[in-house]
Amino acid sequence: MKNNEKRKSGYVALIGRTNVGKSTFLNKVMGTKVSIVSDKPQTTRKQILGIKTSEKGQIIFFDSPGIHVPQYKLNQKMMKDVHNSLLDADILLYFVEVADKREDKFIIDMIKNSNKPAFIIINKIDKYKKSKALDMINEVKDILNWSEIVPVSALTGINVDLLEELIYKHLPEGDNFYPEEEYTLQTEKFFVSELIREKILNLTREELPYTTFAKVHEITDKGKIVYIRAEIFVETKSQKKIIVGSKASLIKQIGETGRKDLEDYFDKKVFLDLYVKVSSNWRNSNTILGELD
Ligand SMILES: Nc1nc2c(ncn2[C@@H]2O[C@H](COP(=O)(O)OP(=O)(O)OP(=O)(O)O)[C@@H](O)[C@H]2O)c(=O)[nH]1
Ligand SMILES: [Mg+2]
Repeated sequence: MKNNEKRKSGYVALIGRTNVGKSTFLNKVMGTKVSIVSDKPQTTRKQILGIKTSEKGQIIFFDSPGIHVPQYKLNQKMMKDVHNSLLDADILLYFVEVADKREDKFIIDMIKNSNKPAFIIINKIDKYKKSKALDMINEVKDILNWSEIVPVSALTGINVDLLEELIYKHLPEGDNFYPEEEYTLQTEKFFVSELIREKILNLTREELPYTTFAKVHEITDKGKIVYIRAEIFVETKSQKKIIVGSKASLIKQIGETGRKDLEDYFDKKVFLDLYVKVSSNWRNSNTILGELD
């Protein structure tokens, strides 16, 4: 930073449809996993913060659930989080995928009404020919008075540094909001439950990704090993049967893959004790949804 440049800081909301790569972007820009990712829609269920401090200042990213029509209390809560991100942000990053030309009138109106600087981020350029990305730029450039139009690949990192620079260009001057060693505000229990849910999302299909919920009850550092006890909630007995799998094969796989990630995270051996529980209609249960606060 040049001596005469003032520090900048502020909040940046990542918004857009489900599956466009918002969480992938957050992890890439942070350089570490903060938010889980999957190829299933509606992966992110609540606002997740990524706080990035550099010599230029501090950016607080809000990852948020993908925008969709809510059918359960869970989904209403998810949409409320999107709204809150929008209200609190200094800059909005609206993510779209190259070649996805569906109209997002609802989101566009929300962005317009916010009167905040908004960038349109055209993601997944690694997957498409350059001409397709250029077509997309032409397609979107007049929808709104965008502050910036940035084609990126959240997966491979193309233009991610450039996007960070452009964010700094538009951020207000100011000091850090959080201590610089802070990078996310989620509790360890919540992050661990998300890692377990990510494995479930990756290993299941159809309704299972939507109807599962993981809750961590205990994380105890026992010296050489970290002991973790968690429950996986499903909505019906038949879903429980699927999650457990024949001869408990699926739950073992969830446990195995989850344990590997957790051992990387804790940098220690982990014993992951998983239980499956049926809780009918949890997506409308205020008690369980309270876990997402
Ligand atoms: N090829 C390619 N795939 C990507 C890119 N970014 C994300 N993906 C993939 O797209 C899928 C969805 O990514 P997420 O980051 O979970 O998407 P999201 O927008 O956070 O989704 P929700 O949380 O459901 O709203 C995953 O399979 C990612 O690997 C990209 O730049 N290129
Ligand atoms: Mg996400």
